[in-house]
Amino acid sequence: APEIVTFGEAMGLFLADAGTPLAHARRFTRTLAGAELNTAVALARLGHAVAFAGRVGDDPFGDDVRATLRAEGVDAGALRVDPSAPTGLLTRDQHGERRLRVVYHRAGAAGSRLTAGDLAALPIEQARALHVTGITPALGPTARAATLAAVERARAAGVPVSFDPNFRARLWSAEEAAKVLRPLALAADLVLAGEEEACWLSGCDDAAAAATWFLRRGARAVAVKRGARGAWVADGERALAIAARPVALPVDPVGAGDAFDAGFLSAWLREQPLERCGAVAAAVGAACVQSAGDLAGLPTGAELAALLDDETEVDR
Ligand code: KDG
Repeated sequence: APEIVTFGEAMGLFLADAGTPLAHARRFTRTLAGAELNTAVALARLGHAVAFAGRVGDDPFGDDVRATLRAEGVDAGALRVDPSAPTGLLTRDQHGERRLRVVYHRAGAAGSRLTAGDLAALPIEQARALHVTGITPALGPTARAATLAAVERARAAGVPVSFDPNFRARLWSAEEAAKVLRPLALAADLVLAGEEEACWLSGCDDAAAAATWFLRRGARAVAVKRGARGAWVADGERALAIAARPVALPVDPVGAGDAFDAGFLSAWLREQPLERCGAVAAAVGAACVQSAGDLAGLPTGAELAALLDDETEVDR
């Protein structure tokens, strides 16, 4: 059985040539995106058995989702084809430093039509963790119900839930989102949130206070992500700042949060100490931003070991 299960909207991504703002881009690379797909692929590269569920259209983009999951070794047995809606798409540009433009073409797409019934084929109860993000419940009423049902199934079976709020203002209002994301965060064993999200959902002023807030309400570990400023991680026993790994030439920051989640969850499931979970997460996130697109830079286990320069894990 897969060790980690997740689900969400996988999309085709048209990525503008490096450094060209979307408004002026004429050439695009076609690849894939979707926060949970990114985390699933990252976990598979780190050597975990992962399953991904969702809906794609009966089109070349949906075919690419399935083929890519297979090539990455992610179990796509619960990926459904919806014959009456297309696979969602997104277009964006990529720059290391300036503000990115993202345009979604996903309203009504197959991924947003996910239902709780679609997830019947996802072996949640047999997994060691369920990873969920706040994007899926923003996609529509059935996707929201599916997300809540999946979390309920995990909790009923005693399977740890890992949660990233991944608030997307383009998909829903902050007011509506808070009503869904706060209860999801409170149901989670692992809360992996951006600093702004963590403070917003907890009502706290800083990362440390926010982490404590989640821990007091049932989380077993919390990571508050601060991008190039590292992260704050805490569990019932310890709390510490994790330094970001310096990246001299950030190419494309998108996907770093999903990569961080994969790194943290991977080390956490391998029962590594908190500090190590944070360091692995930071290294996987930093590797992601050094390549174009969400997926290309995700390291394998061997590449991660080399990154961490951990002699004990590298056979030289
Ligand atoms: O975290 C990366 C995602 O933002 C990207 O892959 C697209 O899923 C996506 C979204 O909804 O923004």
